[in-house]
Amino acid sequence: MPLFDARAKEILVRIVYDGPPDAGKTTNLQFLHQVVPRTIRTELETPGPQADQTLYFDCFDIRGIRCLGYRIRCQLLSVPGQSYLINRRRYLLSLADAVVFVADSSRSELELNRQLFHDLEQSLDAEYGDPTSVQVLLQANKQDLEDRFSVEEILNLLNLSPTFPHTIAQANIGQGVKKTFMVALQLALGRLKALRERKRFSLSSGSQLSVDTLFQALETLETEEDFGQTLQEMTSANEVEVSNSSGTLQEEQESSEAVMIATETPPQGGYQDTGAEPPEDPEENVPILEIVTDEPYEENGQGEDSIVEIQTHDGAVVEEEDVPVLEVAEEYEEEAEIGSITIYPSELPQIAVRAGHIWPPATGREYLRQLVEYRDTFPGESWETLPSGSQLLHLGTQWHLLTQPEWRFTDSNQGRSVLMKVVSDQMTMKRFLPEGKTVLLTEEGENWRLWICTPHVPTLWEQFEGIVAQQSPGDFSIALRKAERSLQTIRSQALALSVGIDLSLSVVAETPLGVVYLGEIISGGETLADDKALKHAIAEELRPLLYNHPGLIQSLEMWLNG
Ligand SMILES: Nc1nc2c(ncn2[C@@H]2O[C@H](COP(=O)(O)OP(=O)(O)OP(=O)(O)O)[C@@H](O)[C@H]2O)c(=O)[nH]1
Ligand SMILES: [Mg+2]
Repeated sequence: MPLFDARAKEILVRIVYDGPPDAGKTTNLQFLHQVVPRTIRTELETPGPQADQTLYFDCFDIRGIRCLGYRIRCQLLSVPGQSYLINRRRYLLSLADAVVFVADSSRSELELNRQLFHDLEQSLDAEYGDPTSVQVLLQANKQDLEDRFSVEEILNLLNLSPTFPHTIAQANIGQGVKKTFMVALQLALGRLKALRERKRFSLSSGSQLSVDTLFQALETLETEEDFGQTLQEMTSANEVEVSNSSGTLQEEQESSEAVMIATETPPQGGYQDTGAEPPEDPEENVPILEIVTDEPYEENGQGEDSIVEIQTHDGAVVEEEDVPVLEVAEEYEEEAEIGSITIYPSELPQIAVRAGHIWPPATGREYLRQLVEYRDTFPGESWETLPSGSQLLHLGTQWHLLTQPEWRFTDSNQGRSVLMKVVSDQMTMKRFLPEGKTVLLTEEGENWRLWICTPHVPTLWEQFEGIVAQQSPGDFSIALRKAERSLQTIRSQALALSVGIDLSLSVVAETPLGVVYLGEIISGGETLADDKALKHAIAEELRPLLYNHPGLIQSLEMWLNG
C-alpha cells in the first residue's frame, strides 16, 4: 500500500526484489545504487551482520520523482532468499507496491524458482490484471549462463502467460537492471493511481518508514508465535478511507481527479508519532494527488542495457538493442495508463557545437563554456514540466535549460530551421530576455536536440518558496500582487505581438532592471488573455506549496476573490 507521509508531504512506494537465493537481487540493487545520482538517493543499507547472502534486507530510497507538486519516495528493498528466512521475506513482500521476481535462469534452479514464485503468489494473493493489487514483474536474470532457460521458457514453467510483464537481465554487469527498475516503477505508480481512484490510501509517519524500524520489525518476527496476525497488524493498521473533495477551488480543476484524505479516526502511529498535528479541517488542507510527471533518475552513461526485452500486458513486445531505458518506460507507460509521464532527455549539451548551431554566435559559445564548466563542478539537476509541456532542467542554482519532447531531430538541418524560428520568436520579447540566453542545437546520440539555456535569475516561484518557509501572510499577499503584476506585464507584450508564452511562476523573475522571462516563446501561439484565469493559474501553481499553511491558504483565497 503506498504510504502518504503527511509530515514530509511525500508518498512512499516500495519496490521489493524477491527471488531464490543467489538469483541476483542484491546485485540489482547494488548496480542501481551506483548509477542513480547521489543527489537523489540515500545510501544502500544492509542491516544486521554482514554476509555474502542477505540476512535481513538491502535498502535504499530514490527521491526526485514528482507527482503534481508532491514528491514520491521510492524505496527499493531486496529480500533474503534463504528458505530459513522465509518469515522475513514474507514480511518484506507484504510491504510491496511492486515486486520484481528475480529468477535465476539456470536450468538447475528451476525447482527453486518455482517454489519461491508459488510462495510469492500465495503471500501476495495478488490478482493479475487488477491494477490495485501488488504488481509483479519477472526478471529472467543470469541470461549469460550457458545452461539457461529463455524468458519464454521460464514464463511457461511458472505457468505465466507470455504477456506477463517481464524483462531479461545480466545483473552482475548491469544489463537490464535499469530497465527492470523503470518498468517496476511504472507498475508501482500505476497501482498508486488505481488506489487513488478507488480512494484508498494509507497514512503513516516518517518514523515508520526508516530502515531501523524495518529492521526491528523483522527482528520481532523471530519471536512471534503468530506470524500471520503480526503481519496483519503491522500492515493494515494505518489504512484509511479516502473520499471525494468538494472544495470550490478544486472544482476549478478536474474535480473527478481531486481526492482528499478524510481521517475519520486518527491512524495508529500516524501524525502523532511525528509530533505533527493532523490538519484541523481535513476538507481544506488535503493535497490533490495527481501524477503528472515522473523522472526517477537520469541515465549517466554507465551500464548499457544491451539485452532488453519488455513485454506489456497487451502482448506487444518491445525488443531493442541499446535502447535508452527511458524510452521503454514511455512505451510501458501507455500500457499502464499512468497519465502523462514525461520522459526527459538523457544527454545534456556538450561544449562542442557546430557553426550555425548556436545563437548568439560568438557570446553564445562563451555562455555555453560557463554552463558546461558549472555543470562539471557542481552537479545537481532537477527537471520540471511546464504547463505547456516544455521541459525545464534546473542545473544547480545557476542555469535553466529548456527543451521540448519534440525538439529532438534526426536531421540537423531540420533542427537548424527550428533553431532559427525559435531565435526569431525569442527576439519578439527581446526586452524581457535575460542576459546570457543562448539557443543551441547539440548532438544527442545519433540525433540532435534543441536547447534554450538561460543563466539563473531567482524566479517568482523561488521567491514564494522563501516566503512560505517564513510563513508570513503579509509578505505573501504583497508577493502575490507583485507576481500578478509581473505576469500581466509580460502577458500584455505577448498578447500585443501574438506570441504564446508560459505564464508560470517558475519562468518569470523580478530583477532590479525589470521583469525577466525565462520560458518559451512561440509566435502565433496563445497566451492566457483573461485576468481571472491568470489568477487561478497562479493559485493552482502555488497550492501544493501551501499545504499545511492554513494562514497562507486564507491569504491566497482572499487575493483570489478580491
Ligand atoms: N553469471 C551471473 N552471475 C550473476 C548475475 N547476477 C548476479 N550474479 C552473481 O550471483 C551471486 C549472487 O548474487 P546476489 O545478488 O548476492 O544474490 P541474492 O539474490 O541477493 O541472494 P540472497 O541474498 O542470498 O537471497 C553473486 O556472485 C553475483 O555476482 C548474472 O546475471 N550472471
Ligand atoms: Mg541478497
